[in-house]
Amino acid sequence: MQITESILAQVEARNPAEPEFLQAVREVVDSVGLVLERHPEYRAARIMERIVEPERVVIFRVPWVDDQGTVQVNRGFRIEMNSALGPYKGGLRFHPSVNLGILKFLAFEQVFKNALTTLPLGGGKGGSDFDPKGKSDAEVMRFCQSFMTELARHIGPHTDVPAGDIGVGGREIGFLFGQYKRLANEFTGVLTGKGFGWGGSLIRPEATGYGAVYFAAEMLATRDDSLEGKTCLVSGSGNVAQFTVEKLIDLGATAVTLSDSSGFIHDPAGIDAEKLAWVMELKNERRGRIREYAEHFPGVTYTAADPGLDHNPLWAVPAACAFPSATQNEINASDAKNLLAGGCFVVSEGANMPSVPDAVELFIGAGILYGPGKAANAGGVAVSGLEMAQNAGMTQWTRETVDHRLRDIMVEIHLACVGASERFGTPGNYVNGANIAGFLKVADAMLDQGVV
Ligand code: NDP
Ligand code: 2IT
Repeated sequence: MQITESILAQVEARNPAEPEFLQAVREVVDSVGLVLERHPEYRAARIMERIVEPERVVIFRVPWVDDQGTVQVNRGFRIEMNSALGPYKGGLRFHPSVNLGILKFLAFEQVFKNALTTLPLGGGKGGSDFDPKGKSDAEVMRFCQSFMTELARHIGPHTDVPAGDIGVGGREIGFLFGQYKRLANEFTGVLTGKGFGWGGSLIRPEATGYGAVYFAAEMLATRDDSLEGKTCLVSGSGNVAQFTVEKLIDLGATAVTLSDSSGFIHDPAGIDAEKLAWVMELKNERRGRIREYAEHFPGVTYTAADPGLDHNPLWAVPAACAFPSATQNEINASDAKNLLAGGCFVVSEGANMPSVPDAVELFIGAGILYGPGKAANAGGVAVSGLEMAQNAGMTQWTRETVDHRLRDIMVEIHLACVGASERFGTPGNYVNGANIAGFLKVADAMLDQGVV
């Protein structure tokens, strides 16, 4: 297809050092090629050419002083990608690997994901190469205060509303919010993921993990099947992984793995509610490593990560379902083959872009139920949108109300993916479904709003 090839060539030429961004764009452009063929109006308005270009990118210095009195310098970013549907919305990631290309891929994915939520949310992402691991609470606070001192001038409850992502949880959101409030002299919903006592929403911490499980349940329902009794692989052991396991337990499935960047545990007896509570204390309070799980509970094996291996043995554990919930490109083609050989027929992505393109191709080729991140993990940002609605209405809803709305939104997203994939001739392909349904909503808003 000439049009998609020329768009891709342009994006590659302009962003040569951003492999993750190019990977994310390639996938969307591939899907949307089907739409551009049928809709010359999007081509004439050069919607795709505009969607791949951030509306604004802010890069700034973040100086702070560590506990030894040494001056440290990190780099801060905010990508304001697209505001056709609402204020820029998306998380902040604090991780040493953070760079411009990674945040642009995340901001780009966020635009389509947020469009799928049914809520009025634009797309953005930000963060820093700051590594919270091993830092004291006081160091994290000073870093967050310095980061927000610059970011504050670019955000606002109707402009850009950040939230958490890798390395940014309740503690960091608290420090960031405190500094914003001090600078702006305003108590407003400028961040989501706030504590419940000061404007947060119930179920926001749970939302991404619960949503990924609800999405898997919806995919299974299309085959008259359910999660009950299914063995499930979960990677990561942070926010998304923890609440994925919690909801799997709720629905009668058995999660048998968790991981961090040092290795993974396999617990064939299953991670039950008591073990999960122990993991939450380990990771969220003591900030320990998942290896300790195998030292604490009998019958569990720990496998250290081996960078020399061409695959991650976590994905070779036989199971029906996989919930990658750590980071991008954590499932390569060998992992995908191992998953399929182990009987896996459901992949619901809690992480953003965890499967490399060859792995995605293998899943789709095998005809399994493959839910891409921008659909399957949209529950987190959806409940962030509900937090914004509660803040605007000066109110707080019950757990049951928020959880119901989350469920309904995940059902809607699933239906939108199924509908779009069928209308454009690729039934069962949730990648095309998510990309096309998200694109159409943003593209129509952009057409209405003129050349901006
Ligand atoms: P957390 O920081 O709470 O947890 C991240 C987990 O993933 C940790 O166990 C971490 O291990 C592991 N991990 C991170 N980077 C790597 C890496 N390079 N290699 C191996 N393991 C890694 O983050 P979240 O749970 O919030 O985020 C997990 C994923 O979910 C990310 O892809 C994020 O973008 C996505 N997501 C998050 C949402 C949210 O609401 N929080 C919403 C939608 C998507 P270690 O401690 O060793 O670093
Ligand atoms: O990737 C994501 O969707 C998030 N990290 C959550 C974003 C948000 O604004 O809640």
